[in-house]
Amino acid sequence: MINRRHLIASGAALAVAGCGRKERALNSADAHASDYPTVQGVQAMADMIAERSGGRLSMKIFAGGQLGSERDTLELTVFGALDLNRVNLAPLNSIASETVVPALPFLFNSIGHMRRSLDGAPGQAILDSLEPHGLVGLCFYDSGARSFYNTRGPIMEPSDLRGLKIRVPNSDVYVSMVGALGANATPMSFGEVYQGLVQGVIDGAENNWPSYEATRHFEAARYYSLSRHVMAPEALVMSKRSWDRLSPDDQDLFRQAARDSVPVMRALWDARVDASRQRVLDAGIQANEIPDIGAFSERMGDVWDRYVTTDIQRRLVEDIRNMGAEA
Ligand code: GTR
Repeated sequence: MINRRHLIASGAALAVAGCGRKERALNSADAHASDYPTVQGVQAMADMIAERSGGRLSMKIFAGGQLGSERDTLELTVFGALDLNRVNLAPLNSIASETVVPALPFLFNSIGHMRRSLDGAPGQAILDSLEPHGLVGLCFYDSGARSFYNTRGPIMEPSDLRGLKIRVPNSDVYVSMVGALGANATPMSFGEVYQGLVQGVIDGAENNWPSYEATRHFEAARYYSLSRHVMAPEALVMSKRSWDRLSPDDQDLFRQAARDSVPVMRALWDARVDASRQRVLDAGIQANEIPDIGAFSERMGDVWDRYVTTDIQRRLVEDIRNMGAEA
């Protein structure tokens, strides 16, 4: 069993090898199982780090949420007890207000728009905004588009959500967004959702195809309605404390390997989206397009007003919107 003390001990371990060089092993957490594209992306980065440092630096990934919920592991990361963490943007929303921007409902008009924005200046500014909060943002990974799924029936219009208990990640933006659609938002950690659905504590949740499939939520909630309301990415962050213990050269090595792992992750991601969609459709879930998505997006005005409050956020929104028209 891994505990906090174990992490501190191994994270800080500097083993001096026979030749006098310092070896360092860094720990990383992920809520997903080892075959999920986020874990595989970080693994690709770990392989690059090991190779490029000649084995001097290594990374160990604790997958499957074994170190705790994303909110808990982020605390460990800020505190320096965990070196790296792959999380979604939602639990970062309460840490740095810039991270709210890519989580705004209906901000991106396509996956291409989302990738372009996060690969460009807005994405870099959002990663950089984490540093004063004890985290170094290394890269964004894909998370596709989130849609609603539930145990009751297809969602065709906002009124179909009325009164449903919908699980959301621990982020006020998601609570407000789901509330604005008339549902009862229930914040809950990812690892508890399956039981919640099976036991009827919640009626539904919202996520991308791979998460819906990998967690087996589709076995309990058989209606998947393609609202595509949020395209918030995944983020890979390093504890600032761990970062400061690396030499400048090693910091470059980590930044570069994280960057190089993005196309690897994206290729795995695209394949997994197709495979997951096929798997759940083969299992008999009922998926539907939403005829008038405008009926959903037009209810988001208050959510935007409430969470876009600083000039920095407003500029990010504007820059991202301007990138929407590019080919
Ligand atoms: C997934 C994401 C996870 C977790 C989860 C959630 O899309 O990959 O890291 O944040 O959503 O809804 O909690």
